[in-house]
Amino acid sequence: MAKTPYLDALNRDGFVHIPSLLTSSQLNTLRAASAETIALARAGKWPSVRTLPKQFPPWTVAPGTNPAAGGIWGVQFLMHPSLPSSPTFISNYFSTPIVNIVKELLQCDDEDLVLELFNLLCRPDRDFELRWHRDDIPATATVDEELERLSQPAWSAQWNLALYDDESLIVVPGSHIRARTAVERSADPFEKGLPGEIRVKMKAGDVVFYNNNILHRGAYKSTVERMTLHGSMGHAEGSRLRARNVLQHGIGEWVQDIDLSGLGEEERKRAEGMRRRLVKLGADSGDVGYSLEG
Ligand SMILES: O=C(O)CCC(=O)C(=O)O
Repeated sequence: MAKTPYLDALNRDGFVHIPSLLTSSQLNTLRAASAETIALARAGKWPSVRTLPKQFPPWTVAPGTNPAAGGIWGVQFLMHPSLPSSPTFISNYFSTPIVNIVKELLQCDDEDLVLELFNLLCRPDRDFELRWHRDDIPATATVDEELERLSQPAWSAQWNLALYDDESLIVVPGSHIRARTAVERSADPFEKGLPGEIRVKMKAGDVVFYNNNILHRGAYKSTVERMTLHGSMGHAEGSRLRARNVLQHGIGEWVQDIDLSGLGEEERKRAEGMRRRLVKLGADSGDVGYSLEG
């Protein structure tokens, strides 16, 4: 049997921290692409941003207004064909080191992978915090509902790839396989110091894969640089639940237009298959709604 050290850590803790995934040249290229993208977004020239102080999608703004006027904490749709730096992000998303980790975590082959999300989390214009949450289970869920959802396979791998040192993500290790305790349920949504919580401390170039239903939150400082690539890839067995998590972001409208021509032949073929499977998931799922509100 092949060893699965990353999967073992993910199953045990709900996250796995993998140091130094990027070379310094890749880091420089991705930093430059990210800086250009964030500048475009802050100038109001990119419509898809995470606006302050909203935590969950949709981040919609009135037509004709500057989406970044009230400040941002992220830029959406890094692979969108209209984004000038998208070739750099596409090349990183489909790169073999990332895909190999995903295949170990999902215990699958190229033919099972589904294209999902790729966004950029950035330094907010003012200090900002996310409340404790699980990405796809609302805080109102009962203990039984939580356990039922947490017992299902994840069908996706989600990661944060830090381009600068990043300590913004706070998690409760092990909370991905149990319901919230009475203390967690009654805690303030922004509680500092939940029992067992830890800050995930990443160095530039490190990646953390995490179960997106681990109990987690984010705390961001406007004075600390942040450029963290936030991606996910799915498994084709994923059901309607997964379709909601991905398509609630609106990616279905342009996924066909992602330009895969800059990839090497093997990566391009794999990427085309991943896209085909997302389109099929969308077609089979109909109206998907939103996972969380707020
Ligand atoms: O900023 C982060 O690393 C976490 C973001 C997050 O929790 C979310 O987008 O739901």
